[in-house]
Amino acid sequence: MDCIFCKIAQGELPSTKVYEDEELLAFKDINPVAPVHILVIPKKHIVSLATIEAQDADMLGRMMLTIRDIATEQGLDENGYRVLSNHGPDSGQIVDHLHYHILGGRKLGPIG
Ligand code: DGP
Repeated sequence: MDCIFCKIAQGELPSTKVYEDEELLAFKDINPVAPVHILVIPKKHIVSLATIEAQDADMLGRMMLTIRDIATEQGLDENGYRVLSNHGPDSGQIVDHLHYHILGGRKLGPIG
């Protein structure tokens, strides 16, 4: 499958890893828009939130806990942070592999 995030997850392309376990990978965004800009992905190929399935629920729940833990480890919990996931062209999704952005380290502007 020609998916850039699958290739990163499989180690075929490099990334600056922040966290990894059997199911999940977190790495620094190549084009950061904040001092902390980390992407968290499932290693399993899922296109976006629009295509998650009930069988993914446990993994997705662990993903949320992992996002929380990464934000805390990055020192973001006191001042705050933003977590977002894009789906489809109106959102600006450019990589069709489910990912959450963790953004922080500066005052973020309004959403939208
Ligand atoms: P989006 O699909 O718009 O939610 O954002 C995709 C993000 O992925 C974007 O902020 C840039 C980042 N990105 C794209 N290609 C790579 C890559 O090869 N390596 C890394 N680290 N980040 C990438």
